[in-house]
Amino acid sequence: MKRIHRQDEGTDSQPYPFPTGNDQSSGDNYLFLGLPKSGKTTYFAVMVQHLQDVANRSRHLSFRFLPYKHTVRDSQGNEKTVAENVTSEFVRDCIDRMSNGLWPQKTVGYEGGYSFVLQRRGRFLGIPIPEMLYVCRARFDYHDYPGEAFEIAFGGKASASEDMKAAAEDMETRVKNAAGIFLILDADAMFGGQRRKELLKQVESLFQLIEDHNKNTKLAIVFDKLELFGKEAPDFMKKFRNCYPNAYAFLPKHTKFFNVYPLGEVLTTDNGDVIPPTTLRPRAVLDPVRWMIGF
Ligand SMILES: Nc1nc2c(ncn2[C@@H]2O[C@H](COP(=O)(O)OP(=O)(O)O)[C@@H](O)[C@H]2O)c(=O)[nH]1
Ligand SMILES: [Mg+2]
Repeated sequence: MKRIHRQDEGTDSQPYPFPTGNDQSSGDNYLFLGLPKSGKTTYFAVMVQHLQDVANRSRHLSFRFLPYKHTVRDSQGNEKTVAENVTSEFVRDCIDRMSNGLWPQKTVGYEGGYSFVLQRRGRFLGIPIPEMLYVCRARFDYHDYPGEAFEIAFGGKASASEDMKAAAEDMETRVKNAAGIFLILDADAMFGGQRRKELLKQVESLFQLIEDHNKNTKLAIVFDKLELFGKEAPDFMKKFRNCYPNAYAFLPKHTKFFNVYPLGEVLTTDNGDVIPPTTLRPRAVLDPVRWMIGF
Protein backbone atom coordinates (compact mmCIF):
# COMPACT_ATOMS: atom_id res chain seq x y z
CA MET A 1 0.00 0.00 0.00
CA LYS A 2 1.36 3.38 -0.99
CA ARG A 3 -0.41 5.66 1.39
CA ILE A 4 -1.81 4.54 4.66
CA HIS A 5 -3.01 7.51 6.60
CA ARG A 6 -2.45 11.14 5.77
CA GLN A 7 -5.13 12.85 7.77
CA ASP A 8 -3.31 16.18 8.03
CA GLU A 9 -2.24 16.62 4.43
CA GLY A 10 -4.50 18.41 2.01
CA THR A 11 -3.76 17.68 -1.65
CA ASP A 12 -5.67 17.92 -4.89
CA SER A 13 -6.62 14.29 -4.88
CA GLN A 14 -7.70 14.19 -1.22
CA PRO A 15 -9.28 17.56 -0.59
CA TYR A 16 -12.07 16.84 1.84
CA PRO A 17 -12.32 17.25 5.59
CA PHE A 18 -12.61 13.84 7.25
CA PRO A 19 -14.30 12.84 10.47
CA THR A 20 -12.38 10.87 13.09
CA GLY A 21 -12.86 7.17 13.79
CA ASN A 22 -15.38 7.71 16.56
CA ASP A 23 -17.30 10.45 14.79
CA GLN A 24 -20.78 9.04 14.14
CA SER A 25 -22.27 12.31 13.05
CA SER A 26 -21.79 12.76 9.32
CA GLY A 27 -22.51 10.72 6.21
CA ASP A 28 -24.27 7.42 5.72
CA ASN A 29 -23.14 4.34 7.59
CA TYR A 30 -22.47 1.04 5.86
CA LEU A 31 -21.89 -2.20 7.63
CA PHE A 32 -19.87 -5.31 6.74
CA LEU A 33 -21.38 -8.34 8.33
CA GLY A 34 -20.63 -12.00 7.91
CA LEU A 35 -21.41 -15.21 9.66
CA PRO A 36 -18.45 -16.76 11.49
CA LYS A 37 -15.78 -18.28 9.19
CA SER A 38 -17.51 -16.87 6.13
CA GLY A 39 -14.23 -15.39 4.90
CA LYS A 40 -15.20 -11.83 5.76
CA THR A 41 -11.81 -10.82 7.19
CA THR A 42 -10.11 -12.05 4.01
CA TYR A 43 -12.63 -10.25 1.80
CA PHE A 44 -12.57 -7.05 3.84
CA ALA A 45 -8.76 -6.78 3.84
CA VAL A 46 -8.36 -7.46 0.12
CA MET A 47 -11.29 -5.24 -0.86
CA VAL A 48 -10.07 -2.35 1.28
CA GLN A 49 -6.55 -2.50 -0.11
CA HIS A 50 -7.99 -2.46 -3.62
CA LEU A 51 -10.43 0.34 -2.90
CA GLN A 52 -7.72 2.51 -1.39
CA ASP A 53 -5.60 2.03 -4.48
CA VAL A 54 -8.49 2.91 -6.82
CA ALA A 55 -9.30 6.02 -4.77
CA ASN A 56 -5.66 7.13 -4.66
CA ARG A 57 -5.57 7.00 -8.46
CA SER A 58 -8.85 8.88 -8.90
CA ARG A 59 -9.44 12.63 -8.64
CA HIS A 60 -13.06 12.05 -7.73
CA LEU A 61 -12.73 9.60 -4.90
CA SER A 62 -10.92 9.84 -1.63
CA PHE A 63 -10.38 7.17 0.93
CA ARG A 64 -9.26 7.46 4.53
CA PHE A 65 -8.88 4.96 7.29
CA LEU A 66 -10.44 6.36 10.41
CA PRO A 67 -8.15 6.46 13.39
CA TYR A 68 -9.64 5.27 16.66
CA LYS A 69 -9.40 8.19 19.06
CA HIS A 70 -9.59 7.76 22.79
CA THR A 71 -8.52 9.48 25.97
CA VAL A 72 -5.74 8.19 28.21
CA ARG A 73 -4.21 9.50 31.44
CA ASP A 74 -0.45 9.93 31.67
CA SER A 75 1.57 9.23 34.84
CA GLN A 76 0.88 12.77 36.12
CA GLY A 77 -2.84 12.19 35.77
CA ASN A 78 -3.26 14.50 32.76
CA GLU A 79 -5.72 13.43 30.10
CA LYS A 80 -4.66 13.31 26.49
CA THR A 81 -6.25 12.08 23.30
CA VAL A 82 -4.45 9.41 21.34
CA ALA A 83 -5.28 8.28 17.82
CA GLU A 84 -4.55 4.70 16.85
CA ASN A 85 -4.57 3.59 13.24
CA VAL A 86 -6.06 0.22 14.08
CA THR A 87 -7.77 -0.30 10.71
CA SER A 88 -4.73 0.29 8.52
CA GLU A 89 -2.64 -1.92 10.82
CA PHE A 90 -5.26 -4.65 10.72
CA VAL A 91 -5.54 -4.59 6.92
CA ARG A 92 -1.75 -4.56 6.50
CA ASP A 93 -1.36 -7.47 8.90
CA CYS A 94 -3.98 -9.52 7.03
CA ILE A 95 -2.37 -8.81 3.64
CA ASP A 96 1.13 -9.55 4.98
CA ARG A 97 -0.01 -12.86 6.39
CA MET A 98 -1.65 -13.86 3.12
CA SER A 99 1.46 -12.94 1.13
CA ASN A 100 3.21 -15.46 3.34
CA GLY A 101 0.70 -18.22 2.70
CA LEU A 102 -1.15 -17.71 6.00
CA TRP A 103 -4.82 -16.90 6.59
CA PRO A 104 -5.76 -13.77 8.56
CA GLN A 105 -5.74 -14.27 12.29
CA LYS A 106 -8.88 -15.63 13.88
CA THR A 107 -10.95 -13.33 16.01
CA VAL A 108 -10.44 -14.18 19.66
CA GLY A 109 -12.50 -11.63 21.54
CA TYR A 110 -14.87 -8.87 20.57
CA GLU A 111 -12.83 -6.25 18.72
CA GLY A 112 -13.74 -2.58 18.77
CA GLY A 113 -14.14 -2.55 15.01
CA TYR A 114 -12.49 -1.13 11.91
CA SER A 115 -13.62 1.75 9.75
CA PHE A 116 -12.89 3.95 6.80
CA VAL A 117 -14.54 6.76 4.91
CA LEU A 118 -15.03 7.00 1.17
CA GLN A 119 -15.95 10.32 -0.38
CA ARG A 120 -17.05 10.99 -3.91
CA ARG A 121 -17.19 14.37 -5.53
CA GLY A 122 -20.34 14.91 -7.58
CA ARG A 123 -20.19 15.44 -11.34
CA PHE A 124 -22.34 17.32 -13.81
CA LEU A 125 -21.95 16.48 -17.52
CA GLY A 126 -18.78 14.61 -16.62
CA ILE A 127 -17.18 17.62 -14.93
CA PRO A 128 -16.52 17.47 -11.20
CA ILE A 129 -18.48 20.10 -9.33
CA PRO A 130 -16.99 21.92 -6.34
CA GLU A 131 -16.89 19.68 -3.32
CA MET A 132 -18.66 22.22 -1.16
CA LEU A 133 -21.77 21.82 -3.34
CA TYR A 134 -22.05 18.10 -3.47
CA VAL A 135 -20.07 15.38 -1.84
CA CYS A 136 -21.22 11.87 -1.09
CA ARG A 137 -19.65 10.70 2.13
CA ALA A 138 -19.93 7.09 3.21
CA ARG A 139 -18.57 5.59 6.37
CA PHE A 140 -17.88 1.85 6.40
CA ASP A 141 -17.64 -0.22 9.54
CA TYR A 142 -16.44 -3.73 9.96
CA HIS A 143 -16.79 -5.56 13.25
CA ASP A 144 -15.31 -8.96 13.61
CA TYR A 145 -18.04 -10.27 15.90
CA PRO A 146 -17.33 -13.70 17.32
CA GLY A 147 -19.61 -16.60 16.46
CA GLU A 148 -21.25 -16.52 19.86
CA ALA A 149 -22.51 -12.97 19.30
CA PHE A 150 -24.32 -14.24 16.18
CA GLU A 151 -25.82 -17.13 18.09
CA ILE A 152 -27.18 -14.69 20.67
CA ALA A 153 -28.40 -12.08 18.20
CA PHE A 154 -29.76 -14.38 15.50
CA GLY A 155 -29.57 -17.97 16.68
CA GLY A 156 -31.76 -17.80 19.78
CA LYS A 157 -28.97 -18.57 22.27
CA ALA A 158 -30.05 -17.33 25.70
CA SER A 159 -27.23 -17.87 28.20
CA ALA A 160 -24.07 -15.88 27.56
CA SER A 161 -21.46 -13.67 29.20
CA GLU A 162 -22.10 -9.93 29.54
CA ASP A 163 -19.39 -9.20 26.95
CA MET A 164 -21.05 -11.40 24.38
CA LYS A 165 -24.49 -9.97 25.08
CA ALA A 166 -23.06 -6.48 24.58
CA ALA A 167 -21.47 -7.54 21.28
CA ALA A 168 -24.79 -9.02 20.10
CA GLU A 169 -26.65 -5.86 21.07
CA ASP A 170 -24.07 -3.70 19.31
CA MET A 171 -24.51 -5.76 16.16
CA GLU A 172 -28.31 -5.45 16.24
CA THR A 173 -28.14 -1.68 16.73
CA ARG A 174 -25.81 -1.33 13.75
CA VAL A 175 -28.04 -3.49 11.56
CA LYS A 176 -31.04 -1.34 12.47
CA ASN A 177 -29.25 1.91 11.60
CA ALA A 178 -27.18 1.09 8.53
CA ALA A 179 -27.87 2.80 5.20
CA GLY A 180 -26.48 -0.32 3.58
CA ILE A 181 -25.32 -3.77 4.67
CA PHE A 182 -22.77 -6.06 3.03
CA LEU A 183 -23.58 -9.60 4.07
CA ILE A 184 -20.64 -11.91 3.35
CA LEU A 185 -21.67 -15.54 2.87
CA ASP A 186 -19.53 -18.60 2.33
CA ALA A 187 -21.14 -20.14 -0.76
CA ASP A 188 -19.68 -23.56 0.03
CA ALA A 189 -21.03 -23.67 3.59
CA MET A 190 -24.42 -22.21 2.65
CA PHE A 191 -25.22 -24.82 0.03
CA GLY A 192 -23.09 -27.81 0.76
CA GLY A 193 -21.84 -27.82 4.33
CA GLN A 194 -23.03 -29.46 7.51
CA ARG A 195 -23.86 -26.10 9.11
CA ARG A 196 -26.67 -25.37 6.65
CA LYS A 197 -29.47 -25.59 9.20
CA GLU A 198 -27.73 -23.34 11.68
CA LEU A 199 -26.83 -20.81 8.95
CA LEU A 200 -30.40 -20.82 7.67
CA LYS A 201 -31.71 -19.91 11.10
CA GLN A 202 -29.24 -17.05 11.51
CA VAL A 203 -29.77 -15.62 8.05
CA GLU A 204 -33.55 -15.82 8.42
CA SER A 205 -33.60 -13.97 11.69
CA LEU A 206 -31.16 -11.34 10.41
CA PHE A 207 -33.48 -10.63 7.45
CA GLN A 208 -36.45 -10.54 9.78
CA LEU A 209 -34.68 -7.92 11.92
CA ILE A 210 -34.02 -5.88 8.78
CA GLU A 211 -37.66 -6.14 7.72
CA ASP A 212 -38.87 -5.07 11.15
CA HIS A 213 -36.47 -2.18 11.73
CA ASN A 214 -34.64 -1.10 8.59
CA LYS A 215 -36.50 -2.30 5.52
CA ASN A 216 -35.25 0.52 3.27
CA THR A 217 -31.62 -0.44 3.76
CA LYS A 218 -29.63 -1.63 0.75
CA LEU A 219 -28.42 -5.18 1.08
CA ALA A 220 -25.49 -6.59 -0.87
CA ILE A 221 -25.32 -10.36 -0.51
CA VAL A 222 -21.72 -11.24 -1.24
CA PHE A 223 -20.76 -14.84 -1.96
CA ASP A 224 -17.04 -15.50 -1.60
CA LYS A 225 -14.62 -18.46 -1.85
CA LEU A 226 -15.87 -18.77 -5.44
CA GLU A 227 -12.73 -20.46 -6.72
CA LEU A 228 -14.00 -23.59 -4.96
CA PHE A 229 -16.69 -23.84 -7.66
CA GLY A 230 -14.34 -24.07 -10.63
CA LYS A 231 -14.67 -21.93 -13.73
CA GLU A 232 -18.46 -21.59 -13.87
CA ALA A 233 -19.95 -20.20 -10.67
CA PRO A 234 -23.54 -21.37 -10.13
CA ASP A 235 -26.39 -18.83 -10.03
CA PHE A 236 -26.41 -18.29 -6.28
CA MET A 237 -29.49 -16.12 -6.34
CA LYS A 238 -31.48 -19.02 -7.76
CA LYS A 239 -29.84 -21.49 -5.40
CA PHE A 240 -30.60 -19.23 -2.47
CA ARG A 241 -34.25 -18.89 -3.53
CA ASN A 242 -34.59 -22.67 -3.81
CA CYS A 243 -32.68 -23.68 -0.67
CA TYR A 244 -33.74 -20.82 1.61
CA PRO A 245 -37.23 -19.83 0.39
CA ASN A 246 -38.32 -18.34 3.69
CA ALA A 247 -35.18 -16.24 4.09
CA TYR A 248 -35.54 -15.16 0.45
CA ALA A 249 -39.07 -13.97 1.11
CA PHE A 250 -37.75 -11.57 3.76
CA LEU A 251 -35.13 -9.89 1.56
CA PRO A 252 -35.41 -6.10 1.50
CA LYS A 253 -36.42 -4.65 -1.89
CA HIS A 254 -32.98 -3.11 -2.52
CA THR A 255 -31.07 -6.38 -2.57
CA LYS A 256 -28.43 -7.54 -5.01
CA PHE A 257 -26.36 -10.71 -5.16
CA PHE A 258 -22.62 -10.63 -5.91
CA ASN A 259 -19.92 -13.23 -6.53
CA VAL A 260 -16.43 -12.21 -5.44
CA TYR A 261 -13.00 -13.81 -5.71
CA PRO A 262 -10.88 -12.14 -3.00
CA LEU A 263 -7.78 -14.22 -3.76
CA GLY A 264 -8.38 -15.29 -7.36
CA GLU A 265 -7.21 -18.79 -6.49
CA VAL A 266 -6.04 -20.83 -3.54
CA LEU A 267 -3.14 -23.27 -3.33
CA THR A 268 -3.09 -26.76 -1.86
CA THR A 269 0.11 -27.75 -0.08
CA ASP A 270 1.69 -31.23 -0.21
CA ASN A 271 0.01 -32.14 3.05
CA GLY A 272 -3.41 -31.05 1.80
CA ASP A 273 -3.73 -27.65 3.49
CA VAL A 274 -5.44 -24.91 1.51
CA ILE A 275 -3.51 -21.63 1.68
CA PRO A 276 -3.68 -18.19 0.00
CA PRO A 277 -1.54 -17.78 -3.16
CA THR A 278 1.69 -15.72 -2.91
CA THR A 279 0.32 -13.21 -5.43
CA LEU A 280 -3.23 -12.16 -4.77
CA ARG A 281 -5.36 -11.68 -7.88
CA PRO A 282 -8.66 -10.40 -6.54
CA ARG A 283 -11.62 -10.30 -8.92
CA ALA A 284 -14.93 -8.47 -8.65
CA VAL A 285 -14.19 -7.42 -5.06
CA LEU A 286 -15.26 -3.81 -5.58
CA ASP A 287 -18.56 -4.58 -7.34
CA PRO A 288 -20.62 -4.60 -4.14
CA VAL A 289 -19.19 -1.25 -3.00
CA ARG A 290 -19.70 0.33 -6.43
CA TRP A 291 -23.35 -0.75 -6.42
CA MET A 292 -23.85 0.37 -2.83
CA ILE A 293 -22.69 3.95 -3.17
CA GLY A 294 -22.37 4.35 -6.94
CA PHE A 295 -18.97 5.30 -8.32
N1 LIG B 1 -11.14 -21.16 -0.62
C1 LIG B 1 -11.15 -20.05 0.11
N2 LIG B 1 -11.11 -20.14 1.43
C2 LIG B 1 -11.13 -19.00 2.16
C3 LIG B 1 -11.18 -17.72 1.54
N3 LIG B 1 -11.19 -16.78 2.52
C4 LIG B 1 -11.16 -17.45 3.67
N4 LIG B 1 -11.11 -18.79 3.48
C5 LIG B 1 -11.12 -19.87 4.52
O1 LIG B 1 -12.04 -19.49 5.52
C6 LIG B 1 -11.39 -19.35 6.79
C7 LIG B 1 -11.94 -18.17 7.52
O2 LIG B 1 -11.59 -16.99 6.84
P1 LIG B 1 -11.70 -15.57 7.56
O3 LIG B 1 -11.47 -14.54 6.51
O4 LIG B 1 -10.84 -15.52 8.78
O5 LIG B 1 -13.24 -15.62 7.96
P2 LIG B 1 -14.05 -14.83 9.11
O6 LIG B 1 -14.06 -15.69 10.31
O7 LIG B 1 -15.43 -14.69 8.53
O8 LIG B 1 -13.38 -13.52 9.32
C8 LIG B 1 -9.89 -19.21 6.44
O9 LIG B 1 -9.11 -19.70 7.49
C9 LIG B 1 -9.79 -20.06 5.20
O10 LIG B 1 -9.66 -21.42 5.56
C10 LIG B 1 -11.21 -17.65 0.10
O11 LIG B 1 -11.26 -16.58 -0.53
N5 LIG B 1 -11.19 -18.86 -0.55
MG1 LIG C 1 -12.47 -12.72 10.98
